[in-house]
Parts: sequence; structure tokens; C-alpha cells
Amino acid sequence: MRITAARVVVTSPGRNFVTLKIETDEGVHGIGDGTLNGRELAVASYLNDHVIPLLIGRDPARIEDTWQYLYQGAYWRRGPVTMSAIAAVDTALWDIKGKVAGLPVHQLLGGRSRDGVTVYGHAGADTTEQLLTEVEHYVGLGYKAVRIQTGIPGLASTYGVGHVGTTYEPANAELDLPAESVWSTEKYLAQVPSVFKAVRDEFGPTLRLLHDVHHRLTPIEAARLGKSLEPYSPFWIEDPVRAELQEGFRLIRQHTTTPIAVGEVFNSIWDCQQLISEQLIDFIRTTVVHAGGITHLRRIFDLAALYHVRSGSHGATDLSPVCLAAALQLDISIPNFGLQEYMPHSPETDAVFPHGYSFADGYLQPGEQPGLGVDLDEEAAAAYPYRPAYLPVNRLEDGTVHSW
Ligand code: CS2
Ligand code: MG
Repeated sequence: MRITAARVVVTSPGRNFVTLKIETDEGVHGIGDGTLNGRELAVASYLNDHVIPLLIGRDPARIEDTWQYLYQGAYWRRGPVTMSAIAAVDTALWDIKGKVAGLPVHQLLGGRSRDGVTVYGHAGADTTEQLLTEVEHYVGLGYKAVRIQTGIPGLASTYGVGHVGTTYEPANAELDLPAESVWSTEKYLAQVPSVFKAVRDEFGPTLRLLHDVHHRLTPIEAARLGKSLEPYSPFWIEDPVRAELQEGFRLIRQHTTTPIAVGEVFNSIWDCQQLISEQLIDFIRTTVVHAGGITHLRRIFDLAALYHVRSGSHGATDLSPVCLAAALQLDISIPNFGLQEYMPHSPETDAVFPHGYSFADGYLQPGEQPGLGVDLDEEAAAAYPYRPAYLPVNRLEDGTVHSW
């Protein structure tokens, strides 16, 4: 079997997605997600100009060899653009392998380790009172885990809070330049414990509650946040600080037992190595598209298993249904699964990417279709041309640029 063609499809059914489709001489095709929010065309160019010419004529069954060829063979390593491009190829090759075998990919990864993939939903609202209604909505749908985010008094807008009833989408295609938001750590730290208290008081001790700090604190501030939330037993706080300086997490660990989840902007096992091997985190949140595909993410999860670290894969709507389908194949099969983020895609996106996965009672099921269980409807995709859209830029109240 040989790869005969590959092409990149950039489509924007409400938001941009980059998809690689690989075709073979036996008529079987595979797809992979290469979406990098706000920098989509860089991955498309990396694939079109530098990767696709290398794929033609290769044996699609040689997934590991192709991964090493694209990774080591490029000499220049790691980084979100490179690793998303490699991920798109890797994911498409697993899709092909599953279809050839007539098996869903999780069967090739060792089969099911659990009956369903527990997911968390996003409750976000301007006020704590509105948030309680949002949480109620998720509990009513059967969710066992809910991420809670609210507006901060005194700040015009806050990460994680959309307009109630609409899909949260931080990248803005209406503006020529990135939107700008304003941040105050003092106002934030003064607000969050009361939000957790209100939700715990209303929903009791066993609902898993999560919160995303989105890289905004210093280690000592994060330690204070973790300590202040301990009475409300968060399931995790996510990205409490930027993770470039990983020894900073030792400081957080010295002060709090609140579990920590990190990794949505990581691209390789080397980005995770210190946090995992020093047991500085509890959940690793890397995902298929930004961390080199199924092949590499499984390696990260295997490393994590040695150190009591569980998976918590990123699953925002800027990762396409192809990425979600691939993540579910891993989630259902690995021994150290923790939790999967789930934000349902828009109906337009679901129509462009018909898929077999389904949600019921707080769990996602990957389905039993051969391969990943997701496809790309190219005709539907063609109706939604690419629209440039940037993620926001964040500033402190005095105008200093701060991590968004
Ligand atoms: C977020 C993401 O889902 C999450 O945890 O941190 O929504 C993140 O902001 C986006 O993926 C950025 O593209
Ligand atoms: Mg996050």
C-alpha cells in the first residue's frame, strides 16, 4: 500500500480548522487535525510546502518510521507548528491503519480500559448567581465534572466567560487586530474562593469542580489560590502559572494539596518531563494535535503513568472533531486516564466533520467505526472559507502586556 496524494483543507464553519487528508492506492483515506488557533496558515504551509512532498509513495502502515522521519529528519525540532503538522500526518495514518484492519483505533491501542470517557463541561457566567444556573444545566445533562469560571467585579471581560447560551470562542474574526482584555490578579484572587464556596454549597461535595487560571499567576500567587480553594476540594486548577519555568511548580507544591493540571500549550514529551518526573503536577493536559499525534501523546501518557500523573486532555472547540475523535481513542484505552475536556462543536462544524462519537450521561463514547470514527465532508467544508482570527492579548490595568 502506498500514499498517492495528500492535501490540506482549511475550513471555517464558525471558526478555522486545518485538516490533512491522506489518500492511498487502495482507496482508503485517513484524516488528521493540524489546527493551531490564530496561527492556522503556518501549519498549512508547513504541511503543503515541506511535508506532503515527502509523503507521496510512502507506506502508510509505517507510522512510527514516518513520525521519526518527519521529526528527526527535519533537524529543526519541536514547537507548535512542527508538532501540529506531524500530528496531522500521524493521526491520519492511524485512521488508515484502523480502516485497513476494520477496527476502531482503540482496539489497536490495546482495547478498552473503561466503559466510557468521563468529560467535563464548561460553566461560565458573568455572576456567581448565573453560574449556579449554568452548573445546574450541566448536572441536568449528566455531567460528573464541571469547570467553573465567572466574571471578576471591576474587570470588563474575563477568560472563560462567554455569552450565556452561545459557544465560547475567544478568537475573533470580526477584528483586524487581536482584541485586548484587562487583568488584575488582586481582583481575581479576591473573587474565586467565594465562587467555589457558592457552587459547593449548592451542589454538595462530590461533583468534580475544575477551574482554569489560564497561565496568569506567579507561583506564590498560585500557591495562595490553591490553599484558599482547599476547603472546596477542586478536582484541579489548570495552568496556574506559565510553565516555561517548571521548577516554579515546586513552590506551589510546598504550599497546597489542590491538584494541578498543565499542558495544553506543550508540544512534546520533553516539555512535560520535569513536571511529570518530579511529580509537580497531577494531570497532563497535552492533546493529540499539538503534541505530535497519537504516537507521541501515548508516549507522554505512558511516562505520566510511572509518576501517578493522569491524563486530562485539552478539548476546546478550537481543536477539530478529528482531534476529539483521536483523543477519545486514547482516553478509552490508556490505564491512567483522568478526565477529558468537552465543549460540543457548533452544528455547522459537526456537519463538516461527521463523526461516530456520542455523549450520554456524562460520558463520551468513541464509537466502533473502523479508524478514528470521523470524516471530512469536503463539499460542506468548501462553503466556509478561511477567516483570519486572533486570540486576545491581555494587559494589566497599567497597560503592561500580561499572559492571556
Ligand atoms: C482553554 C482553551 O479549554 C481550555 O482549557 O484554555 O480554551 C484555550 O484558551 C484555547 O484552546 C486557545 O486556543
Ligand atoms: Mg485551559
